Amino acid sequence: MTATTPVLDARLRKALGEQTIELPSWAFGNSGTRFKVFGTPGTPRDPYEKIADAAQVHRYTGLAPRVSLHVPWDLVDDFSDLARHAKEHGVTIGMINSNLFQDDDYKLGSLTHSDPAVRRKAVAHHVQCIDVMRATGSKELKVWLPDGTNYPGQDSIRARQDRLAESLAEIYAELDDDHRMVLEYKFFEPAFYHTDVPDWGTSLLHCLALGEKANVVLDTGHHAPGTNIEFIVAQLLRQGRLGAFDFNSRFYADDDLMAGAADPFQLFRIMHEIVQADALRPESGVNFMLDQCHNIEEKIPGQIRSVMNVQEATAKALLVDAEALDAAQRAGDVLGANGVLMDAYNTDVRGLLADLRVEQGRDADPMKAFAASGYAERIAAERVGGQQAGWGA
Ligand code: LRH
Ligand code: MN
Ligand code: MN
Repeated sequence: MTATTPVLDARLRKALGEQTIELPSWAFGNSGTRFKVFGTPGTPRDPYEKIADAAQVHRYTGLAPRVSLHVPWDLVDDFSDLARHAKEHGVTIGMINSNLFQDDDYKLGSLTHSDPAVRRKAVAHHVQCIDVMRATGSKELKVWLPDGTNYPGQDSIRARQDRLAESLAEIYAELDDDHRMVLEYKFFEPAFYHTDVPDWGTSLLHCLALGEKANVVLDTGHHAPGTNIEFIVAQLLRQGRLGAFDFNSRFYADDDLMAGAADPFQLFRIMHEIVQADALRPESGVNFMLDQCHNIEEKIPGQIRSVMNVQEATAKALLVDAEALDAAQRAGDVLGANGVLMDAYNTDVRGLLADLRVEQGRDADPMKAFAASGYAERIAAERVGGQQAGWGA
């Protein structure tokens, strides 16, 4: 197949123009492993500065108009003032993430704990998060459960599921009519024997029991090596239950590296399922979010690179010749069908996306434009004593 130059036609312009990617506030804080957290000059000292940095990503890419908060990492006195600050910077507050993994009371579990007082505390924390949603205009509560056990027999797997279902129902009952809740799964860590929400099936079962406002979050780093993630995407989309992504890359476990860095082909295959299901449209209800940490690289350019990687994968997925693919699939043409997909994946879309940015009045190269802006040097000079993302704080 000879390479062709892709053209920015009306269909691509519309689909790519509507795409939005949500940024995690914690990507702008210092982070690391349990071995070391390295500091970066200019790291935000508070949630206001994290939002200002996130707004830079939106400014140069036009793709990232929302910032997701983590409570209590992003606690402020007045959340409506934080929302006003975000608006002033051209962004809005996205999902509110609860935190059940840094409190001594949750050592043996939070929403699943055998002690009703601990469960009540964990539910009350979500009520606090829902209040933050009301104050900031956020419509989505994101729950990730670190609960699990380290040893067989440590606790009853079955009783913990029952307690979890009850706790989740109490949280769900607190949501406003226009709120949604999303439940994230992860197969291991911090628990190493069993995890209470380890997979999409468990998350989906709880969401189905809760009601229509509850959907599944798929964090790309939360699967066993070799898992076919696009299959899960297709399945959840069929059920109308894919609430959000946490995009990141992994080589080994939950590495939280830049999206599209480890396996751009996987990201393309995921976006192909999204495009096929017409789920790229904002009304599809799928929130395309990043969940990453920049341990050694600079944070703002790290986020810019990541959203550009998601955009490139999306553009390639939009270039798949759907008619040719369908014809080849129906004809049982194995190599032909695979060839149609690979043609799209192997297309260089960088020029097309540069054209789109220029049409939108932006610089063709967001990485270069940010570097030339002087912002990184300015914050490095102005900010002293930046915050950790949350871990080990
Ligand atoms: C858990 C997780 C979850 C948390 C985030 C900081 O590993 O992916 O989404 O909120 O990391
Ligand atoms: Mn996540
Ligand atoms: Mn994770």
